[in-house]
Amino acid sequence: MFSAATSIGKETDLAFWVITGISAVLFILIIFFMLYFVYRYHHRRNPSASDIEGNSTLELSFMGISIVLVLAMFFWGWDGYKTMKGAAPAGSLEVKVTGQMWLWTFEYPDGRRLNELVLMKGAPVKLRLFSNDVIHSFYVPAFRIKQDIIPGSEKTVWFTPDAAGSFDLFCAEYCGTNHSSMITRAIVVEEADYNAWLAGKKELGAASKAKPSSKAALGKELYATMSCSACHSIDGSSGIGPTFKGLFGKKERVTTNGKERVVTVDEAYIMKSEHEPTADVVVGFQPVMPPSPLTDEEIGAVIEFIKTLK
Ligand SMILES: [Cu+2]
Repeated sequence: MFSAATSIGKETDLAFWVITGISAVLFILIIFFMLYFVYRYHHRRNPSASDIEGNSTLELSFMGISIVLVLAMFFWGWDGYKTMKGAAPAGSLEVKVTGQMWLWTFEYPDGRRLNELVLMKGAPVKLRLFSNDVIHSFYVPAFRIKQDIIPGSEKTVWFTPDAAGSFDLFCAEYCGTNHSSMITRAIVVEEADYNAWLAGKKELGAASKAKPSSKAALGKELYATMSCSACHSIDGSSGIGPTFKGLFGKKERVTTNGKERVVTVDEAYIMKSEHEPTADVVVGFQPVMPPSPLTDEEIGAVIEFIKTLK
């Protein structure tokens, strides 16, 4: 908590401590003089009040000291800000980050997509941030990095993680019912581990669990990690979306292009609902589901999982 896990974070910390330090000294001085004057000018010690005339030396030095203090706070803030908002070093790892209700997706240059951010210690990284729906905010307190993400525009941040470990990564902008579940981890590892991970020789983070034994097991894992659970229960209770329990094979009343009709929930229907969630909306629910970031193969696994929920 007290030491930042990025180089930029160290500059943020420095600015924070400079400002806190100046404030602390001023606080002590002000309280000291306040108590002293209460004592010194108590009516018993100072029965008749007298006017105080101006004192140019005192006034000018007050102004001078204040200007120096305020400029010092500005300087350390600006110095860190300049680095933070400057261009990322050439050759930085670029990761595309997508926020959507209520899930983070990280896409690497080689095409892999994860729900946790895996980074190499000491290697600068540039994040390109996008939102699929509403305003989210990418926040990793240990990195001292927080950036709002606005739908329809690209935001970028860069930093160099310089401590290995696992750090909380969450959304810091209230974005709907399950905003609080929009939480994951940034995992920083040593270069050797990172390269082994890139080469597929080592599993990191959530993927470090044993490979799912079946398609249904993979589907179950995706259900949990891809935040399907935020809206779709598996115990029959109603949520933001229909429950998955007993869903497969069920006849469902849906609204298609403003007209109600009855469909049977089968592979094709679920596949279509993942790609175009607002095409056939089950009667009684709002068309709020974003298109799924899953591949067809992964959706297939989720369908296998739904089939097991009798
Ligand atoms: Cu959010």
